[in-house]
Amino acid sequence: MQFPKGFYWGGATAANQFEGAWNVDGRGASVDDHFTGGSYEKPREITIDIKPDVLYPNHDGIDFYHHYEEDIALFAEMGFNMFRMSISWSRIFPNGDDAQPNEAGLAFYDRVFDCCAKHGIEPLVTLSHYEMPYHLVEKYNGWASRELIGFFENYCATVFERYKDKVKFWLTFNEINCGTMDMGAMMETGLIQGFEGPASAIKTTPQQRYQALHHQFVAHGRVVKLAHEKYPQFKMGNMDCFILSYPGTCDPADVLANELEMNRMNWYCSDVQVRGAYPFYAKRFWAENDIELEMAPGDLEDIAAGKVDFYTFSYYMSGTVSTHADHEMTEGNMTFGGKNPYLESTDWGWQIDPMGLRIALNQIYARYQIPLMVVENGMGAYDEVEEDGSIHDPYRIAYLKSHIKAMGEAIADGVDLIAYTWWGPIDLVSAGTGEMRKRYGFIHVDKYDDGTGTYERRRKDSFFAYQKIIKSNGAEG
Ligand code: BGP
Repeated sequence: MQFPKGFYWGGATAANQFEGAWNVDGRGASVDDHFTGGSYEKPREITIDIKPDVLYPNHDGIDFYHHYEEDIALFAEMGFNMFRMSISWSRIFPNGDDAQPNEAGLAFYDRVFDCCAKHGIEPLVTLSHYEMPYHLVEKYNGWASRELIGFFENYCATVFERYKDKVKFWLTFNEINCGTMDMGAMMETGLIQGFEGPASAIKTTPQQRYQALHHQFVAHGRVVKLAHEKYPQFKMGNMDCFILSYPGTCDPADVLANELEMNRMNWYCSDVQVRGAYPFYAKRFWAENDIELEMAPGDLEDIAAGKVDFYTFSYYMSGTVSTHADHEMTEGNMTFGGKNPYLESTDWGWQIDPMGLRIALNQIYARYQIPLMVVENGMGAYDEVEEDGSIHDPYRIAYLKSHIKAMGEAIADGVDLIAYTWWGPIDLVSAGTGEMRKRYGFIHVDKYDDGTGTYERRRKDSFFAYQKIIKSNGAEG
């Protein structure tokens, strides 16, 4: 398959899942620090007091904070020319509403970006990846409060000015559309004030969730406007979790139900962020879900100013939607929708669907006609380290190659796809379960769920497979 010249190949990470150093150099606690580790079987818990040693042995992530030079060198060895990472908001503003930023936090990302530049790697930076300073939860109940808009603007203005010569590509909120679900209410929007207990027990109303999202849209709009006015070299993007779904049968009722689900899950947020306005179907959706958004004068103008320059998304799996009572549902950790008898699943129940990526790319491009980036795609799996230290992961290589082939097809279809960053090029902590043993990396990290491990990095077989693919610009996929 022919990928365009200058195509960006890389990997994607998030601060809270791999940096560690959570209480170092003036960093404040983030939402994520108040989650315990968990597993497929046992959901994560939310605690008001931080209990890192007892319940969350993965609090230190993979200690990227102290290993970044080694890790970025390994990315460069694979041939990366793009590295997606997030800035930890509470490293910069420990409480979120502080008057002054934390210089030590700012200096850390200077070092990381300089290291990327040394290796010819373009950073792609997420401003908020499933976290915010916990103080904003305690005091304001996260994005429930309009006040968050100003705090987020201030944080973004600070990092834009600081890194204006080092970073060109920015994403505002990771998987913003997950805020439409209870799961997102914990990580994405921080609607967990005063809550303690299993994360799966969090319950919010559509009114609360969509109001919080409205505040995020306004914040996004203001930040994109600032970037476009003050830093013309910046390119601003959205980030959505794209869950392609198919009608469970050809019953028109299933086709319609799937259309509505696609609108709710996949299009609602990106329609706002790409087109700068709430979509035509929003009014009926709000009415049917008892949502009455409180808007302030100027909100819709701010949203209109938030049109992104490129569209980005994560893609892991697909699902099915049916109105039939006997339709079988998927079982697993954070799976979506019904089973598809034509697809296999990962050990965590995620239905593997490379052709779905080609379909998704075509659907998205047909709708928006702006450059696209696949900024997360990957396979969580159990890996075994052999006695000689090698790690054979043919399942991951197969997943990688099949999705690259699908992207090549989409490009041949005419889709303007410009980047691919594999999720977790180095093993890191799972966002959904808080565990280490769900590994995505091409690079193995000697770190285990009981808190043991040397943090040593090792190249898996997939490391060399991806290296080859990048070297041939996708031809050897
Ligand atoms: C996405 C998140 C990532 C990442 C990935 C894999 O939804 O943006 O942060 O973690 O999913 O999910 P998990 O870690 O639960 O396997």
